[in-house]
Amino acid sequence: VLMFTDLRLAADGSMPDSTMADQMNGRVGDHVLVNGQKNPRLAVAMGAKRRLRLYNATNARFLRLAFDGAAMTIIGTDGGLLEKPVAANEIMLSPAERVELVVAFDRPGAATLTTLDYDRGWMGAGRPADAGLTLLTADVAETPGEAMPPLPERLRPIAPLGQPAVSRRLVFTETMAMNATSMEMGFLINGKAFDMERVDIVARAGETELWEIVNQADMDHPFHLHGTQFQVVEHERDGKVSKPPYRAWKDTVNVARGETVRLLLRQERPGARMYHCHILEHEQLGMMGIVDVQA
Ligand SMILES: [Cu+2]
Repeated sequence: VLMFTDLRLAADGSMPDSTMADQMNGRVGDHVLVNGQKNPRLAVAMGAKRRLRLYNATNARFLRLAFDGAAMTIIGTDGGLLEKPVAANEIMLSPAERVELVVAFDRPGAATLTTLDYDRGWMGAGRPADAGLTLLTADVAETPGEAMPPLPERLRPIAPLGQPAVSRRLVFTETMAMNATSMEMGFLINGKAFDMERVDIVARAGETELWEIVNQADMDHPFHLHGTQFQVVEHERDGKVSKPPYRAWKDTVNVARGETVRLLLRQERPGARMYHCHILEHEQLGMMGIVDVQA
């Protein structure tokens, strides 16, 4: 398990208070840690494979990752295994997303998990360094280890959710109100800020729904839904529609600025629960709603 967190420290080792930029972008730390350590090392034999489950447990850092010196194969996402393994040169994990990989260490020497540049629509000054961070180093021995069997061709079936009975549209926007002393950000869904006393969506248990998440804001927002797993069916940006490279169960998907993401979902368990942007400041400043699932 590789749990990514990030931490901001002042020169004296204390944790500074959040700033206005943190309210807008979500607080990002200066030090990206893996399981609480900075660039931990992993010793592996040549030819070894490791199954790694990656969690983006940072508040607001978008992790675009590549393995330098080792080959990655995606085998799972937020909601478990894919239908079959998919080779990948890089992976993108927005806050709260997870991915499961098999990494093959076939070359002796250091293999490093590094970050690539990703512009998530930073507002104001102080955009953190995204690219060129080494998060984990695997020391691959000269001596080959025991031969490892190839991955199975089939992991499990994922049945498509099929035709939706209901379609919903959720439009994300940002607002900024200035007064003499401060600036207040708001993050809205369909023009409304979250209200604990308001039910935004009434759904029926067992019914398939199409949710269209439209990001009209200037920043990316990782959309997260409670209670079930969804299937992303398409992305649309600048009039161009694209399909995801594989079918998967997910509970978090990045909706890039200017993008529309369409997903299919079905809630089975009755009860009221949330959907929200997973950047905590955005959710606190309004970008959250309640779906009440009725039996
Ligand atoms: Cu957000």
